[in-house]
Amino acid sequence: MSERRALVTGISGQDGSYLAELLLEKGYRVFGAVRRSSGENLHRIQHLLGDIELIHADLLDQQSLVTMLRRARPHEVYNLAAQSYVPLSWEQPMLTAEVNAVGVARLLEAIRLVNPAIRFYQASSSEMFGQAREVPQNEDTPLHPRSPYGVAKTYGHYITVNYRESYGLFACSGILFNHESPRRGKEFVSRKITDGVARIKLGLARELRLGNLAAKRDWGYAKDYVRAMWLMLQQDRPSDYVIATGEAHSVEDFARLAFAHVGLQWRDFVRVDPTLFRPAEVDHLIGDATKAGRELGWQPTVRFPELVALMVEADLALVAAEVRASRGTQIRP
Ligand code: NAP
Ligand code: G4F
Repeated sequence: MSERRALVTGISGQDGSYLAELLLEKGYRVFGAVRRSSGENLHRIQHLLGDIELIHADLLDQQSLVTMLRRARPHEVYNLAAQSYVPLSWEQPMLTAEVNAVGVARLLEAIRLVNPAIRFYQASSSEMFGQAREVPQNEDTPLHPRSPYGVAKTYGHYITVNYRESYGLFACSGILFNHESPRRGKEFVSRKITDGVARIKLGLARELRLGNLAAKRDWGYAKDYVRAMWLMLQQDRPSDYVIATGEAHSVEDFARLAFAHVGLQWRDFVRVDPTLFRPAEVDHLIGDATKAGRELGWQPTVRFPELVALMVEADLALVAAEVRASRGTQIRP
């Protein structure tokens, strides 16, 4: 069979790293777009560097996207790059729009000009449902985003649909609900909690400051979710899919389970910090992935308690290794 080539933007992020692993397992030649940084930022894909090919490109720079496509000549493009942290989108709404909204149009336009046969995946978000009009949310639920991030992602979603309808591109939008892993950034609440639990358990911290404990999310496992991205691009026809577990839990539930996993009571350590509340909150997200189950054969394999446990275990191991490394440093002459 002839070589299959895939290009992943955002390959240095949580999802990019798992998707790159999946594509390599499936025999793809994998290209990753990275933006230039003054420091090393490839820790999540360090183990893959001999197997993937990195190209410098930025969603803010149209020409870099055209050059990237000409070099990689991909059959499939997965656009995972984004300013993905919701609170920052109130501090930098213009940057968030440039990357998460206009950046998608730049990439679609580059695909249309370089090779319109490329299959395209857009990383859309349940944050677009925002103040959700129905429970659970599916592909037909009206959108009411509540953050500059959600608004920008809504543009990214509709420009993807529009390029499919206008130019016949094979363009899919995956409306993914929150998905987590040991590779999640520590600013997101799941990893902030599991890292905090590990530090408290190992005596490195005494408390964990959190914002809104009542917010509910439909949390799944990132490895399951990147499989759904790949499945979308293997279908006969492009479409949009909600990817979710169909279960919602509160931030408080997450903290309770994570502390309980190491034999501690969350109430003894969690402090609510009002400065961490958002100008507008998304109170309750829960997804209905029936269409993905029916058309893609996709199902989540990891449920909430297992997800919390695997993240706590991973952070305990990481923090313990940090402690050992710092003791080693101290006794060196
Ligand atoms: P992440 O870990 O924050 O990764 C984001 C990636 O985007 C990083 O590789 C980052 O590069 C890159 N990036 C940021 N700005 C860029 C730019 N201007 N040009 C090129 N690359 C840029 O995010 P994630 O959790 O893997 O999420 C992947 C995608 O899915 C994002 O689009 C996110 O918005 C969306 N999404 C995520 C979830 C979730 O629960 N994880 C749910 C729904 C949708 P650096 O390493 O250089 O910063
Ligand atoms: O973990 P979060 O920051 O994720 P959020 O805002 O739901 O966004 C994530 O999921 C989206 C999909 O719906 C993605 F599109 C997006 O890129 C990102 O991956 O916050 C989850 C909830 C919020 O309601 C927040 O108010 O947790 C609440 N929370 C409570 N205390 C906190 C904290 N969030 C953070 N980050 N830090 C806290 O201390």
